[in-house]
Amino acid sequence: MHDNFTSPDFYQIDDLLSEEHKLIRESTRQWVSKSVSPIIEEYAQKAEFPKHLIKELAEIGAFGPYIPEKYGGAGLDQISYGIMMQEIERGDSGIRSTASVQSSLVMYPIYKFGSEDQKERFLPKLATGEIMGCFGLTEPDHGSNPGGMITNFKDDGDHIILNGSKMWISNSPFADIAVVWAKDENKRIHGVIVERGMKGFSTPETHNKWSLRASSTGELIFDNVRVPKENILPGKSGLGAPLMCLDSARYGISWGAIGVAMDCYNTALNYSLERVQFGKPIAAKQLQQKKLAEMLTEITKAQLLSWKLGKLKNDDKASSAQISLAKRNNVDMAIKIARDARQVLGGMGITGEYSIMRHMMNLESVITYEGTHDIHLLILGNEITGHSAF
Ligand code: TGC
Ligand code: FAD
Repeated sequence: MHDNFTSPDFYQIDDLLSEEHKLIRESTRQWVSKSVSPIIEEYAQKAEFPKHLIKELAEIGAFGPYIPEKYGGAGLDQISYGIMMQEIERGDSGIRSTASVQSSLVMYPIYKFGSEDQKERFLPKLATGEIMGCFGLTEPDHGSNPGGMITNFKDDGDHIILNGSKMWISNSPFADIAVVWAKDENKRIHGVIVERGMKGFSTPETHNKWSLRASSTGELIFDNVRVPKENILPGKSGLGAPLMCLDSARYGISWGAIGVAMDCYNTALNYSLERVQFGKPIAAKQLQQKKLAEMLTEITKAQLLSWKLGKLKNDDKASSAQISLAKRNNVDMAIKIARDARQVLGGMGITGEYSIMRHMMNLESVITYEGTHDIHLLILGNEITGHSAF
């Protein structure tokens, strides 16, 4: 697959970035060009997660970039995290998913709600990729409404007995640990670290996906699993705890979507300059210029949105509704750009010679997971009016 990527910066947004941000972007971009672009199409076609990238993702600091160095993270700011997600998703949403889940949905809850012992036990190994994690919130009958979950546990002395199931779980088929959200006997939600090998715990893979094919997705099944009480996250209970993790991942996705959009725009622009029809490059035709101009406009708006959100997050001032607005807008922007860019390439757009069709299919998951497009609209509606319409 071709990779002659250059990113658009129409409003000189680079001026808003520090030298460290630019270095992180450059090194992550080079890694994607060297290690992801050459192999990703093949793995997507055979519906396999390229597991050998785990070690390299850890080496570039993609696991827990904003987790303190004390626990193996890189201690970077939120804009650095966003830039990494942008660059990795430029390669493939599934690879970014692995970095998002490990960082925001596994390391973050252990860092934020875990005991000192849990932090020391798990975080350094998660940062190096020695162990991988997954996040179990969604259930077969409770997707957009996780508060209705039925996965539950009962007290059993120094253990709990966990029952239930989770569905659509990124990385579950190979994860060493799962941060699972389950209700206690008082119907209060808690985070529990379930470890591979515990009796009654299985993680069957979900097959036949047309989207995120280079990412491994599966179930989590708990059949009377005895989990030591020391594996319960003590710092926070209630639905607010997993929703805080989602805020962090959704923020990263707002940047990731820009990476995909930039890749599609760049591919469409280069193709339109080279492809000649009716005696001229198609780039000289007004209809194609309209598509390119609108793509650049939307990318520029999204870049400013995520940068400002990153500043708010750095100051711990970003609200959930602000994060919903950015996730919703930027993923929608990227999916529309992918569809338009595919048209610019004509028939070639449907082939694996170019990244666009794979991006477009991946985005069908990205617009659904971490809160659907509709759910984020309802979160905004609630914020604006004070009326919940869920
Ligand atoms: P609601 O009554 O509004 O809230 C329940 C409690 O939570 C608090 N809260 C939050 N706390 C922290 N951060 C947030 N963002 C919060 N939003 C709400 C709230 O204050 C309340 O606290 P308390 O103390 O009063 O109990 O809850 P609800 O049941 O009405 O649901 C709200 C809704 C619909 C917004 C929420 O359930 C939702 O976001 N649904 C979407 C589900 C979702 O996004 N699932 C994602 C699963 S993980 C995933 O997709 C990973 S893909 C990863 C990858 O591969 O990249
Ligand atoms: P539903 O909730 O059944 O929604 C179906 C439709 O109804 C949607 O269009 C939705 O917007 C709409 N809808 C729902 N409620 C309302 C309402 N109140 N008003 C109007 N419309 C409404 N989950 C995890 O926990 N961990 C993971 O790692 C994970 N990874 C995933 C990876 C992939 C590839 C995919 C596809 C999903 C993943 N998910 C994961 C699950 C994901 O978060 C859910 O699919 C998502 O939250 C939506 O839930 P659902 O699929 O059950 O759809």
